[in-house]
Amino acid sequence: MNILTPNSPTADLQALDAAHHMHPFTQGAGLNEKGARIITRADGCWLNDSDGNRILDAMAGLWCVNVGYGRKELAEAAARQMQELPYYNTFFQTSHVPALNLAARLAQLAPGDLNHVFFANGGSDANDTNLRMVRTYWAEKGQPEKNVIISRWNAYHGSTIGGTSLGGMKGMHGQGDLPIPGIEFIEQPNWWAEGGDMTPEEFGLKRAQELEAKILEIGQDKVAAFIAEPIQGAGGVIVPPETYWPEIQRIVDKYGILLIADEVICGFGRTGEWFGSQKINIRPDIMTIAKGLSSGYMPIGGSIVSDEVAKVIGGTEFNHGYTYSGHPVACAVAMENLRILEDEKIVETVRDVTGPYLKEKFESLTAHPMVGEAKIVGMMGSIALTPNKETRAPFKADAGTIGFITRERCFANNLIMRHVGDRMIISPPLVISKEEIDTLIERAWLSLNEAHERILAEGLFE
Ligand code: PXG
Repeated sequence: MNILTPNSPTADLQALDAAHHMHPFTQGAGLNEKGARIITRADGCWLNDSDGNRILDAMAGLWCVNVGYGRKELAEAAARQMQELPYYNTFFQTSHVPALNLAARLAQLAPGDLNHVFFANGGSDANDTNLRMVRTYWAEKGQPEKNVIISRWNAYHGSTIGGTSLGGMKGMHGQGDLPIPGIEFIEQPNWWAEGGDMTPEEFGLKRAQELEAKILEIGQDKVAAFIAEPIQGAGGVIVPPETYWPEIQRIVDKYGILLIADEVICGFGRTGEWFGSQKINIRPDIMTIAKGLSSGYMPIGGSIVSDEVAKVIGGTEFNHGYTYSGHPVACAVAMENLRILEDEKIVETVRDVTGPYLKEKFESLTAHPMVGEAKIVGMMGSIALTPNKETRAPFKADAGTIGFITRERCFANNLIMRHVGDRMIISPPLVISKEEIDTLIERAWLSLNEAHERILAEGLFE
């Protein structure tokens, strides 16, 4: 077999990819005809593709490369660990140094009494752990019927059966007969799209109170937990109104429901705090982590759980775990990644310097005729595209048509800025510099202008 290299011709790489490689969340036939963009190398915030383009990655891969690409320390941490102990498991009464160190470090970083870590390979399987853990928790406390988990429409919690079921993506539920029983949904706090005539504050309160109504409808004695992302990521970077989270915290406290904060995107500095929960001031019982934990250099995720949850779960044999739970190489890389985040004051820089700078520039995009609102917290932001800023009307074209056109212009201008429906989203590496932020905004303007021209020409600006 002919093994290709990053220097092989693009057409060869694309042909082999099309022949054998199935892509996530992709219509394979369409992609294979067009050919995938082949990324070959990366450093800092920049990607190289097989055609020699330099692309500004304003998505940090998939919201994960927090310390940027090309950090030799992380490669060295992996190489060291591979030579010392490439693998051992943490089942059957054994442990190893990288896992116990990382768990202790996470307990130190996490807020409140979140002092115990159960490792997974990513966010989806960590949420599967959470699903089984909260149900086991209540069963151990003598309330096995307290097993319903409430989530939100348009939430993303992963792609496994548990993750898909917990998530509120209808297009995902439609494939594979999901969600599994025992998951209920409330609406999301997306004021721009769904707030009607209400002020954001009124709307935030109303959407939070849907949780209370749902608990009363199902019965307090049947609800195990509420799961939510502090700020929805894959759903389009939906920043909830200020009134939303305090009300959610009041409700979960009042009814004794466990709160699972899915920090897979928000964690490890993305919001300008170590965890999104700290940014929005909530006290979760469990946090899901992944992505920024290793800056994407190794697959690793997990659940950080409270003293109380750990105590109850520790009272039984929790029959759950993955071959690679606490993989030593992934743990060693995560540990080094946390060291970099801390020693280089990356979280503080996002909070105090580059975050505020990006916010100012990003919000200036609302001067564009097609941009309704710009919302950004730390290094995760979105803009809403609209034909009418006053009424916040959606475009008449199918949802996502305009977003897709805009994203294509971004790609053509060597900027990775994605679309979710007709919202454009960014989540750059946390190490992005002010100069790179300027480049990001320039390319976003250019792409918006080109998309706008095309949309006008095609009569779609309505
Ligand atoms: N929870 C949240 C909040 C996520 O964003 C997961 C769980 C699942 O993590 P893993 O590691 O199993 O993928 C995620 C992942 C997108 C996109 O298109 C977002 C994610 C994954 C893939 C694509 O925005 N988020």
